[in-house]
Amino acid sequence: MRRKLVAGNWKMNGSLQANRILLEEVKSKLQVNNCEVVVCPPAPYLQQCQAILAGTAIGWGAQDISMHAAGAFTGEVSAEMLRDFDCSYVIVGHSERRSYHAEHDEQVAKKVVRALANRLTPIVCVGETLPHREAGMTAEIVSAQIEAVLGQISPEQVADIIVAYEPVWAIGTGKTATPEMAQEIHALLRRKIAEKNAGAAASVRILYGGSVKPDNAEELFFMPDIDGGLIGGASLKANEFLAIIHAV
Ligand code: G2H
Repeated sequence: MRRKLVAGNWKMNGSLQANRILLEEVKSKLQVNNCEVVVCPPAPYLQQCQAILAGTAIGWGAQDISMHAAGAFTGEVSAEMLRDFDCSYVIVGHSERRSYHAEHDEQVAKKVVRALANRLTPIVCVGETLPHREAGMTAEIVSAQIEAVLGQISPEQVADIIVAYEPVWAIGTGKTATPEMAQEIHALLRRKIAEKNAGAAASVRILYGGSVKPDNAEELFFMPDIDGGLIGGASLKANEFLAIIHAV
């Protein structure tokens, strides 16, 4: 009942020329299946994505959003600005934002609220570090991260979020959680969502992220609570991104 979603997180990569080549190839070779496809470029390229992808089956979104509406916040991009470029999605609380920019749960929750108020679907990232996992704290950490967001939104709004479980130790490292390890945390996240809105829990999509590649996508997506992926490195190569989409 949940439509799978594969979202590319380009991180700080791309150029006008490289993006065009990548998007044109993805567009032309995308086979229709029951998978929703989204790309999240760096903010300066949102207009280019809008121009190339408008009217196609591929959506686009941003990698971050300000928790403020407008004003003296140098370097930040507001929800309203993202709407100007017809973004549908925004990644919030990615571990690289949490670790390199000291974003904490409270800020992440405010960004989610701001996104929802502006008809942007937040892709809320949660995940534990390697020391947390080795200390047996994974459930505690991801529960606290998702509860911080759930505590700031209404039960009705729960249906409007997407969650991405991204174990930090698996990001860009080539290490992937086994499908069983990921499934265990996805099921936990769904139980947490159910505590806030039991009905919505069945429909909220929970993506897996962290070194998803063409050769591991199918087994991950096969798990009952894994509803697709947030793809970093492999989303920059058209053939790999397409293979992951077509693994759904
Ligand atoms: C995790 C993921 C995308 P990668 O950050 O969000 O990146 O697939 O390169 O591990």
